[in-house]
Amino acid sequence: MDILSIKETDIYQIVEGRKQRESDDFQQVDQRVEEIVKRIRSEGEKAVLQYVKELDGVELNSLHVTKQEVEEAFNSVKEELSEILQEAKNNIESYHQHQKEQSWYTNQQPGIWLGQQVTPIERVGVYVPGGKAAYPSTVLMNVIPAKVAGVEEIIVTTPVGEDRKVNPLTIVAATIAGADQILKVGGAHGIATLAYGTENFKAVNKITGPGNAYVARAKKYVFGDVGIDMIAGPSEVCILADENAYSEYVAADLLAQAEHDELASAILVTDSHQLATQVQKALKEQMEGLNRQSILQHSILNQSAIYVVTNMDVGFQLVNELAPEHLELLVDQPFEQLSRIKNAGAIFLGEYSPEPLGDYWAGPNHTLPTSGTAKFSSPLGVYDFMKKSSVIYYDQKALNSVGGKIQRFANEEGLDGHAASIRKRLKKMLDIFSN
Ligand code: HSO
Ligand code: ZN
Repeated sequence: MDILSIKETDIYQIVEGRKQRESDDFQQVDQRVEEIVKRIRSEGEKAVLQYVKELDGVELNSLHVTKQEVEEAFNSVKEELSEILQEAKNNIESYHQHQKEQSWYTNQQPGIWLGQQVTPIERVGVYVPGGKAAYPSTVLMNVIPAKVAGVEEIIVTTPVGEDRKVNPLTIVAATIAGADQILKVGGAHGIATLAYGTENFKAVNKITGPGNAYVARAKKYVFGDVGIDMIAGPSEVCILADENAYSEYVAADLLAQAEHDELASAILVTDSHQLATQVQKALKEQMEGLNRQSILQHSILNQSAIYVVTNMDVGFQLVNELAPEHLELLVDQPFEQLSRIKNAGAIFLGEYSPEPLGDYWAGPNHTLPTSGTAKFSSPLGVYDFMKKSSVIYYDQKALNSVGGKIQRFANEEGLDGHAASIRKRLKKMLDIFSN
């Protein structure tokens, strides 16, 4: 991995350069997605079953995972592992409890109540990829916040394998997290099923969860008819480290993120030349011992970098401009430096808080804003599964005192019906008072 020296005036170019990394052409995918979604929307379950047959090579009678299949899944997974999932679930749940927002009401003037009622979204669909990217941790990270929000029905959907089964770990994680139903439909057809429903399945209101290009484009396509979470880009880690950081840890954490995907990126920002060269060496050594060689080669060589900054001020500026998904702050007194971080999905403080701790265990969500979107968005949370309604109450006297001004306002907009709605009430009051 290259070591590049960076001064303040280089930041703009670095960040722009990174934004223009590999991006796919989605034209063909979009065409296919549109065809699949439209057909499922008009033909329902028959079309879904046909797509499962055509694209997954399986003839299903029902889209649903049965109770018996759930039992089989639990039997096939080692108890030790389901206990670990259960413990992670407890941590994730208790963290997310803090995010629950309350409804509020205020009565600042006599006769006037204003407020905001918070209600959970009723039905949520969680997409879980199949194959190698079927991460039970991601199932927990999507289902649990929905559950904490009070979503009535959470439906997980995931591709069916050639053996007509779905990944047992997905079933176990979904059940532990509290999902109500599991469907055996992956890909764009899975997203269309969630978004528009069938004769036997009621459509959801929002879809979350990661997936391949077909899933991501299908989510974009159905957005508007249902809500969606973010469309996640390749995963990233940025480590901001001073001269005291331990190069072995830094290298290990860069590799841990790089192994996700060929397009994943791992960046070290440091003011120490010595650390930079030590990390470069450690990366080479550690990489040899890892399994996902071809992914690592690609992401470490093409997507990653070591930036040596003139001082830590420039380091903080660069990090804030990159707005990384994950930031590790490996500096002395990290708590004192924390408020200098303006943009990052998740911030890991000190050398004993490596990023995988957050992926699996600590409790915060691992679904985070990528590709610089941490400048304006937040981790997936309970708030993504809740919505708000404004609440307005005026009594007779309160309306009377402002009715004239509202009529004036409405007339100015040329909306005499609006003015009349107010006037009728004022007139009624006049009638009452004059009697
Ligand atoms: N680091 C990934 C999440 C993950 N890691 C799942 C392991 N399993 C994106 O935040
Ligand atoms: Zn990870």
